[in-house]
Amino acid sequence: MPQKMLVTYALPYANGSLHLGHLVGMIQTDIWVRFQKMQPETQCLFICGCDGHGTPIMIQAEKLNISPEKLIDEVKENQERDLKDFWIDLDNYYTTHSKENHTLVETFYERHLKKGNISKHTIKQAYDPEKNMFLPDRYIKGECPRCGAKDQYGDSCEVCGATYAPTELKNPYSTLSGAKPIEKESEHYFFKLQNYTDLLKQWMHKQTLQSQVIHKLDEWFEMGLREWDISRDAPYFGFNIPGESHKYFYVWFDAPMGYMASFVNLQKRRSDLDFDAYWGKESTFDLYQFIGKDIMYFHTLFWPALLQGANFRMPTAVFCHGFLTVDGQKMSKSRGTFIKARTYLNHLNPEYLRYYLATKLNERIEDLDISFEDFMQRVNADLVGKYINIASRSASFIHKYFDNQLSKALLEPELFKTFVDKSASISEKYKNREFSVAIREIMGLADLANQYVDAKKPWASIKDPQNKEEVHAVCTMALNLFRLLTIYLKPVLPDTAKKIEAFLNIPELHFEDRHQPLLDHTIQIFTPLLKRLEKTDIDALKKEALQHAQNNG
Ligand code: 2FM
Ligand code: ZN
Repeated sequence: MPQKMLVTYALPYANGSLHLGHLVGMIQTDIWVRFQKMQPETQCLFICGCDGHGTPIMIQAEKLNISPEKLIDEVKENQERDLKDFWIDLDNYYTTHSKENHTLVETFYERHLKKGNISKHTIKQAYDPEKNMFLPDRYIKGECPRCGAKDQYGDSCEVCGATYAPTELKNPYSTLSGAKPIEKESEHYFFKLQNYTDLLKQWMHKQTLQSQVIHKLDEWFEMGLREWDISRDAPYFGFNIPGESHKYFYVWFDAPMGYMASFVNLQKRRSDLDFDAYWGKESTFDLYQFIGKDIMYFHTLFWPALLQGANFRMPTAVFCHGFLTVDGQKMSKSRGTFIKARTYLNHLNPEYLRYYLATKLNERIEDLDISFEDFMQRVNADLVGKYINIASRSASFIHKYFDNQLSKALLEPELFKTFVDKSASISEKYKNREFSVAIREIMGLADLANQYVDAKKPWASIKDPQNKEEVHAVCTMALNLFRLLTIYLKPVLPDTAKKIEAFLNIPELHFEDRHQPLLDHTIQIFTPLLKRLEKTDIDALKKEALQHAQNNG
């Protein structure tokens, strides 16, 4: 029986389009999932969706003069289209603003209430007296208490780097109305996270978490877990707290339940999926959750505690990734490096980004830099210059002299075996999310394949009719090596792999197919599969990104 696994990626907020930052994590997860889906011993589902609640979504809908529901629908559709075009192989993309999620949220809430994990008390918060609403920190600006710089956010100064509490800002104002915030009391609901300290510690030691995650968790345990505010006052866009007309669940309470909601929604199309088998306390299936490093606290403390207390299984592992920088710096609208998924797609092949990210991704929580100069070089040198080159330099002979028919015997079984044997190591790297190492190993094989063709020189040999048979065997051999490389690169380059399957005239490739060479078989005519990346393409991309930034402020 294959091991069943459910994989998730953090649900993007529904107030805007996806950008390259989202794609780092989505692509990382997708490569991992696609690798798993190519193995006979695992059966893998990949689900995600958009995170539809919270103040920013409410404000954004107001600004656009549409309902939050309509905003979510539109954004969800756009996000889904972007993900599909980046070849993200999701089994379901749903939304937290759904019936399924509402039911789940109430179930979680009731179960925790019964266990005495919810408390209530009154707190003071910043309030906008003109907008008549409580203000999240990000909607308060003012002068830096240290250097006096104007228009700084409530937690840190972009000019001098000072960090402080929003109450320390001088001349604070609400970014929504401009009014000076006042302090106001309100009763809030809290989840007693501290009740789960021991269980969370046990969970953490049973899992294979990244060392940086363990380190962070140790720090948090050391500081002591505290209760967590799970409510927000109206006006707010979210689910009502049962029995309260003006209070809502905080977006972060229902967001992770959205993973489950996406699964429940998928069940409508997939009657073979059993909820308890995946989510029940006794589940023997795996649950892998990929996230960015900024939301570790939610996914390694709150969420497992919420699951545990509501009688569900906990995650098998939480895999964190770092942030994206462009040319060594945070993505910036003014520099034209804040790039939306769609802007990228308007100019460049999505697989180039998938490949480039794969050459850089590893199992650690490190920030990852895209430098466009390096991006262009990598893609051109590796994909066009090495990988595709193997096919382009051998397929033409098979076509021209051998009627698209591969030879009957494999000329170099030893070399073939070298490629096949490398599978164990490459697979290990994929499994452990050491994609950059996997790619290095695959490109090492591509070098070997090119050296092989260089040494055999079919273009020279073919001039002597006596060598015809040898050329046939050499080119067949080269295409077989190319086929093996295609298997190994398929998690990263799914679309190219599909085109190559059509070119080789074969069914979908899996890792298992590596053992059997492709011989005495008719292939199709080779057409160039990937074109060189030109500087003009990148310039056009940057130009469009800059234009968007100027238009949207
Ligand atoms: O940080 C974010 O973008 C959140 N929308 C992620 C939510 S993940 C899950 F918990 F829903
Ligand atoms: Zn300052």
